[in-house]
Amino acid sequence: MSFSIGIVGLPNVGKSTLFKALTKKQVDASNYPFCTIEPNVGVVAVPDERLDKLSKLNNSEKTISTTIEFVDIAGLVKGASKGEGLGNKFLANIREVDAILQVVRRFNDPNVVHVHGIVNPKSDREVINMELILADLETLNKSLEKINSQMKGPHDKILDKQKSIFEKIKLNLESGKLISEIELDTEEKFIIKSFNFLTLKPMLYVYNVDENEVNDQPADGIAICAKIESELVELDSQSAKEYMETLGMQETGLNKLIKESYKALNLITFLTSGPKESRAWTIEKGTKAPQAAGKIHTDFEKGFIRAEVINWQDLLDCGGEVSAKEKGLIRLEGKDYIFQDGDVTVFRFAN
Ligand SMILES: Nc1nc2c(ncn2[C@@H]2O[C@H](COP(=O)(O)OP(=O)(O)OP(=O)(O)O)[C@@H](O)[C@H]2O)c(=O)[nH]1
Ligand SMILES: [Mg+2]
Repeated sequence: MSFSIGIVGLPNVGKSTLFKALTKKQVDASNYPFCTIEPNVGVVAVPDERLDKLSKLNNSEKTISTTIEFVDIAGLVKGASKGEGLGNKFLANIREVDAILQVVRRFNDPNVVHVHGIVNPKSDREVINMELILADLETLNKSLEKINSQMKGPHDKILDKQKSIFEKIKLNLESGKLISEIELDTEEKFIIKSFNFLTLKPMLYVYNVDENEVNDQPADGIAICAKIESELVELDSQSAKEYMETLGMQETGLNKLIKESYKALNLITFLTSGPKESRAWTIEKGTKAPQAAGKIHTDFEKGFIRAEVINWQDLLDCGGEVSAKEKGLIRLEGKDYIFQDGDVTVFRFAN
């Protein structure tokens, strides 16, 4: 299963344009607000040069990238949490994703209408965040009501704990904070996990900028020109390269976006490679060996014995598994081993 990222923002800021470029899917990205209503879903291969190199090394028949799912969601407006502009439905779409990519308009183009009549990234971001906060407050208030009524009778101690956490979160939300910005301990995080709060999801700001600002490095996100990205994907690789050179771009905005999404989501990649196939797998940072094995097959997790692990660069430098083994570079790791980004592995398991 892929991790999913929801593309969220005001109407007409370039969400679908970005989604189209990312997924190479034909969706409507027309110049009017609320062009998108039903969410568009697309799966994107995560580009990874390590995978390509391993595949070449082992002469693999197949090369399989790991993927991220992107969901292009309808534009949110002020009042969405109260149902404005079909708001509640859109918020429900956001609830289903693992992380949020918030597109904020910075490009100036008199031909593209801005729903507030003026380009103002800071206030646009606040409008969106406020709607997410209000949606969370609604969820929270409903749960608090329930807790309060349950507390009238004999009840479990966990309820007192829940109440105090919810009240703490409520105060913070009311002061305009996102839940992800509140300091919470492990127990608190555990208790609120199942509520699927919108502002607890990792969020990455993507500023949709003018052509001449495409190499900008905003402190709190990344800059992309969706218009350029949509042009780049139409070109063959040589022309794309030349076009990027004229703009001074080191890499495509889409690559940058996928990499940063990965970081924001706290994800890493491990790899498997042999003559049959080379493949990249996505796991969360901190995943232990048996659970990483479980990504490949549940049997691998159940019967996990050990993993043979080597860093991808070491394997490449050795020129292959045989020589890496001779040099003693392939480690045997047990069930407590925490997988690292770029590990290449073979799992040993019992049936
Ligand atoms: N100048 C310029 N125009 C852009 C850029 N990105 C998108 N647009 C234009 O903005 C308009 C809206 O783009 P969409 O991608 O449909 O916007 P959206 O955010 O999906 O809009 P909704 O689905 O209505 O919420 C289209 O006419 C795009 O061509 C950009 O980087 N520069
Ligand atoms: Mg759209």
